[in-house]
Amino acid sequence: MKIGIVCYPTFGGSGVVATELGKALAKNGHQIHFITYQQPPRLDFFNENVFYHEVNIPSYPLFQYAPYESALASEMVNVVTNENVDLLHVHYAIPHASAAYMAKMILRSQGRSVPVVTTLHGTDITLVGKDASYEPVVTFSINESDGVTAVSEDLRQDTYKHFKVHRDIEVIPNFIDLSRFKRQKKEHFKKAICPNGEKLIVHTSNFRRVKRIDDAVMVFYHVQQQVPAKLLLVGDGPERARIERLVRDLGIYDQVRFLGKMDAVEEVLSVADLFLMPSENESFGLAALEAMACQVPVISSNVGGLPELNVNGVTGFLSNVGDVSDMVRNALFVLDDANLPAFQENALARATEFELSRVLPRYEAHYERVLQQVMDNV
Ligand code: GMT
Repeated sequence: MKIGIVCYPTFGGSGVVATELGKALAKNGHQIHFITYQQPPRLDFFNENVFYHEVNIPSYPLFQYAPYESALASEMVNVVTNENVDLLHVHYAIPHASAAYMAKMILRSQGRSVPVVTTLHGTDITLVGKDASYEPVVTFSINESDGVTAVSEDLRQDTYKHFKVHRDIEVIPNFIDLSRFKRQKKEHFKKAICPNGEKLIVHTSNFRRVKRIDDAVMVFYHVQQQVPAKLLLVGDGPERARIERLVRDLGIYDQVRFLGKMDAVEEVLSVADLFLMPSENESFGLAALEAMACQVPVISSNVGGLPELNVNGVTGFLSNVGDVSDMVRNALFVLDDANLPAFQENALARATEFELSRVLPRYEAHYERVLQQVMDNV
């Protein structure tokens, strides 16, 4: 099959999922055409089945805001026409689903039919999408997609709750490549960060408010008063400067390292003892799955799709959003040497249920169904 994939080429979860899905489909013999405004971070290798088409957004003095959606739709039309693409799969509804609808209509006017599959990832529904500025377009483009998937049951329900969507949404969870995300022997790295055998706690995110990084820092602040520990903060974003100030004000700057954006996050996770995800909302929590695959138990909030991933008392613990005291209690329990090995084992066992080879066929089956439906309707 020839598939056009549209995503945000950033370190965000939706871009990572789209890129990894494209790579896996290419390995399975499909021809994949990525259509984005920049090369996605994890697409830095050669594969004969992978192609990259950059969306060119010409600037013009008249534009205060460059019309990205039009440029994207035009590039989709070009790629489908020139490469004979069978299906477009867009990740993140805004503005990818509406741009795909426009491309589909243009192609239809030229006598070509190309189905569109939209994957909802989270903030496109729970945060940005339901804002009145976008809602009508998001509702319309979800309803007009030929296939719609959501990364958790919670996100599926949220979509029905917040939008007048009257079509099926299939839940296809995020996935993990266990050949890459696995616990590696990195003792020298652990020794360098924790020379005195401290416990290593990790948080990775795009440093946005929704991640509640203050809570992660506060959990660490209380934990390190009882157990010698270090905190690694991986990622970057708008909250970074504020969080650095908080860490300084709490007097724990020597125990906290800001690592910035990292490609090889599995190396850090390989030496971690605990992962923190206290988010305000999280439709799936891909970063937590990456941690679990590296045998790292997770202390998270109980929102969104997180309870579908992190099993309370088994792979870590779930707490109400903002309940730092509960998170501290749970973190201390997990970090206890008598408890840690069981949580590590359970985390990996749970991550295995999301192994790439189990989830990939579900996307392939979804594509087949959508293509069949479109053929039946022609
Ligand atoms: O979390 C973010 O702010 C990034 C966002 C994205 O679009 O990349 O992540 C969302 O999609 C991920 C991949 O499906 C999910 O694992 C995240 O839970 C989801 N984020 C939120 O719902 C806040």
